[in-house]
Amino acid sequence: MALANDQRSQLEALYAEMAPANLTPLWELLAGLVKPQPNSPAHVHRWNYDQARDYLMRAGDLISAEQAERRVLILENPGLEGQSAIVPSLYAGLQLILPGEIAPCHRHSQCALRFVMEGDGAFTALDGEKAIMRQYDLVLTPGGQWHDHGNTTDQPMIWLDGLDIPTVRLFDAQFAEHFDGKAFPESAPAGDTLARYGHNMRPMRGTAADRRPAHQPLFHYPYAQWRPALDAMAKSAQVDPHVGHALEFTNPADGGSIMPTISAHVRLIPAGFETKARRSSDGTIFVVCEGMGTVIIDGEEIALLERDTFCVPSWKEVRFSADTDLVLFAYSDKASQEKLNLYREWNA
Ligand code: 1HN
Repeated sequence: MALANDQRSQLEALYAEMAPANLTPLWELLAGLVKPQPNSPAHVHRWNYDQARDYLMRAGDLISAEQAERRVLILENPGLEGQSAIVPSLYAGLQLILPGEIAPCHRHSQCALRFVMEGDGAFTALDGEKAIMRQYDLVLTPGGQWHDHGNTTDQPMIWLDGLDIPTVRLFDAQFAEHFDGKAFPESAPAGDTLARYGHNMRPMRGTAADRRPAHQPLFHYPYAQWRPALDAMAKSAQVDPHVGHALEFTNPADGGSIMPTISAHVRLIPAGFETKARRSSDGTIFVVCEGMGTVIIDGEEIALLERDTFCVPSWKEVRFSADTDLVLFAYSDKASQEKLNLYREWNA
């Protein structure tokens, strides 16, 4: 709106006068606060695994996991400097545990997922039950549950941490505690919960099953289960033009997202296939598990190599092109957005 010169100068004088009272005029800011569509401050970005791994291993020579509490390199979005965020609502980091190391037990409000990039046989323990981790396994440490990690193998173990840190920070609702002792006492044999809840079944009666929270029992989604499922789907299903063959991880307690604030899925884009353009309002982090190809995000072309991580902020237009069968893991804030009735997609 056009303002007369003297009107403008009188308004500016008024703003200056009210500023010390912490009052500010909405009409100067409204267009920036309520936009016709998402315009994320986050950038599209890709992190090369080998480069990040080199820095992580060098950090491993200088500080122990126990000293660091968690030895992690944060994947910080270049558009969100200083916020420890990969997209505005989510965090990502690469964590290293060397042979013989432990990362001490703690719990916090934030929900976390671990997606294994490298190594075989280290563990995450949740309330004292170990999940033995293998490459491309998904392991959850939901908010409020005690967790520690350890590596009793002879190889380094590296995984991607995905947390809802910025979401929890937005609500100013975080709590955290250190466990009194390094590891939580063992509460069940490794794999106990996976056996009970990881096969489309659940315990018919209580007893030991009551150890896990009823709303969030399962915390291990092994590659050995999800990869064959994706292959079987690719053999029999018509490929979806926008996402390829995609399977979402679910919480068996309610069929919903893996955790209250984070959704996750895997997809297979067959060799030679090009997906049609798609936008979604969730900020998404992808990991390349297998294969080679290209992703074009709002016109920016990124070559995809195994174990690279890249982020797609809200409402960017995405197209994949697979040179070989391309297998991707992804997590996003879709779970939060759906609860708040915010989630939207556009499919060309
Ligand atoms: C955390 O608890 C872990 O348990 C990793 O491995 C990264 C980043 C911020 C806050 C808590 C872990 C984390 C974290």
